[in-house]
Amino acid sequence: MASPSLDNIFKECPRFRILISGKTGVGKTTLIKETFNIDQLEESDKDRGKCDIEQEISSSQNDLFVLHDSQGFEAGEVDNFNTVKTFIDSRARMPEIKDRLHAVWLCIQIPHVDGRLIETGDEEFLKLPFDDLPVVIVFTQYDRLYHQFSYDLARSGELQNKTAEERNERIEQESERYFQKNCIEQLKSIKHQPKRMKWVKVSSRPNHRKTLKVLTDVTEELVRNHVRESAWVVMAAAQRVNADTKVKSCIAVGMQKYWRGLAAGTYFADRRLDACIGVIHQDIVGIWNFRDDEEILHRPSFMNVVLLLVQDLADPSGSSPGSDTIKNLEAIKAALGVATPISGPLAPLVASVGLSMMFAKWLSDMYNSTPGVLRCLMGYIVDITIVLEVLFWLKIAQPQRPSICEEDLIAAFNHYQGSVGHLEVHQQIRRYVDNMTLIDHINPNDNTHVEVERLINSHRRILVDTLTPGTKSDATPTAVSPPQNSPTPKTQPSSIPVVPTSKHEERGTDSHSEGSTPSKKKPKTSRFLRFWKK
Ligand SMILES: Nc1nc2c(ncn2[C@@H]2O[C@H](COP(=O)(O)OP(=O)(O)OP(=O)(O)O)[C@@H](O)[C@H]2O)c(=O)[nH]1
Ligand SMILES: [Mg+2]
Repeated sequence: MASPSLDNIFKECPRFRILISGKTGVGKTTLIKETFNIDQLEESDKDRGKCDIEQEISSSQNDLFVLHDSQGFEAGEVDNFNTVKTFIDSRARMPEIKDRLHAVWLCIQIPHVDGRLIETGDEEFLKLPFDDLPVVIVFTQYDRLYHQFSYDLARSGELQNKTAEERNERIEQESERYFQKNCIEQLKSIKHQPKRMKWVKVSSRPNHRKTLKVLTDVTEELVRNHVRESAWVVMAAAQRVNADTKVKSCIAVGMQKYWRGLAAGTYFADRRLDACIGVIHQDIVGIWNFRDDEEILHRPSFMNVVLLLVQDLADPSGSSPGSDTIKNLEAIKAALGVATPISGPLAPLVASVGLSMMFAKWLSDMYNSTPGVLRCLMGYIVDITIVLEVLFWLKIAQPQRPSICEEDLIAAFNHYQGSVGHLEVHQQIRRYVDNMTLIDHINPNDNTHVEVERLINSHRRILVDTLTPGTKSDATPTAVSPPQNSPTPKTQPSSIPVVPTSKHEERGTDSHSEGSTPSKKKPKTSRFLRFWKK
C-alpha cells in the first residue's frame, strides 16, 4: 500500500520549527504549553556545548513542533545579536525545508500602566535579517489588561444592567483601545520592521483561549503565503487550539491527493477497500494530532468503530444511520479495546462492534467504482472529521485532562451517531451519488471533492459554551465563541456532559470570570458542552 499523503508531507517537514524570543517571565513557556497542549518540554544536546539558541526544544507529548529559544534581548548585547543573526542566516541557507525556521514569535508583555512597552532590545531583535521568514509579535498576558478594565469599569458603574455578553464586549472594547494606543502605535513607529510581520494579543489563561486561536490563524496565514505548504500543514497539525485550521488542512491534504477523483477511484484503484479507508483514516487522524497518551486513536479498532458510522451507506436500500448502534455504546467501548485489524479475523469484531459480516467482507474486497463504495468513502471522510472535531472541543473544555481517553471518544461518537446531523449527512450523500450519471463516475473531473468539503463545512459543530445544569448560560464563562461571521444558528443546540475534576475547577477560577466582579468558586458539578451546527 502506498504511504498516505500526510506521510509524504511529514517526511518533507516532520516538525514545525519556531524561534521564540522574549524577556524572562513574559510567558513564553506557558504559551507554548497551551498552544501545543503539552506539560513538559525537553532540550536536546544540553551538555554538548552548543549555544542555547541551537538547542532543539521539543516535547514527547507532541512531536510535530520544535523550538529554538533566543531568550530576551538586552540593548547593546552585541554578542547575542550576532549569535542570533548567525543562527537565522545559517537556518535560512539550509537546503531542506525541515531544517529551516518556519516562524518567529517575539513575545512582549502588555504593560499594565502606561509606559514603554517595546524596549530597545526588542527593537534590536526586529532588525535581524528575517527576510521572508514570518515574524509574529505576540503581546502576552492580555488577561491582566482585561481584568484591569473589568475592575475599573465595574467600579465606575458602567457594567451595571448589562448582560455578560454586553459586559464582555465593553471590556474588550476598552482593552482594545488601550492595546492599539499603547502597543500597536509604538510598534508601527519602529523604523526597522520585518517584511512579513503581524501582531496579536494573547493570554494563556483558559477564559481567553480564543486569543491562542488568533495567534495560530495569524501564523498560519504568514506561513501559508511565505513558506512551503508542508510547513503549513505540519503547523496545522502541531497546534492544538484551532479546529478551523485543522479542518482546512485536512481538506487541503485530501484534495491534493485523493478526494479529487474519488468517484473514479483514481488514487485507490488496485487496493482493497479497507486499505483505501485506512489511508483516509490515517491522514485525518494525523492532522488532528490529539494528545493521546494511551494511543487510542491509533488502535486499528478505532477505524472499525468509525466504520460503524458508515455501514448503512454500503446498503443500496438506504437504511438509516446509527439506528441499531445507538444502544451499543458499551459495545463500542469494548471494541475500542480489541486490537484486531479489520483485515484480520473478524468474528469477534463483528460481534462486539456491530459490523455486519456482509459489510466486513465487502470491506475486504478490491476497490470498485460503485455507488456503495463512493458513498462509504464520502461518508467516512465527513463522519470522522465531524466526530474528531467534537472530540477536539471536548478536550478544549477539559484542560485538566489533556489526553484523550475512551470515555471522551465514546462521548464524541454518542454526540454524532444517530443524530439529526448524521442522518442529514448520509441522506445528502445518497442524494448526491444517486444523482450522478455513469459518466460522472468515471470522469476524473467530477465534483465529489467539492461536495465532501461542503458536507463537512455545513455539518461541523462548534462549541459555544459550557453550561452548568440549573444555571443560566450567561452565568458561566464562554469556552469558545462562534466565529464573528458564523450565521445565526437555526437549530437547537445539542449538548454532551463533561465532568470536571477539582483541578479543573481550580484552573477555571484562577483567571477571572469575564465581565463579572471577582470570581467565586464554582460548585463541583458536572457541566455540559453546548454545540451549534456551524
Ligand atoms: N496572568 C497571566 N500570567 C501568565 C500568562 N502566561 C504566563 N503567565 C505567568 O507568568 C509567569 C512566567 O511564565 P513563563 O511561561 O514561565 O515565562 P517565560 O517567558 O517562559 O519565562 P523564562 O522561562 O524565565 O524566560 C508564570 O507564573 C506564569 O504562570 C498569562 O497569559 N496570563
Ligand atoms: Mg520559559
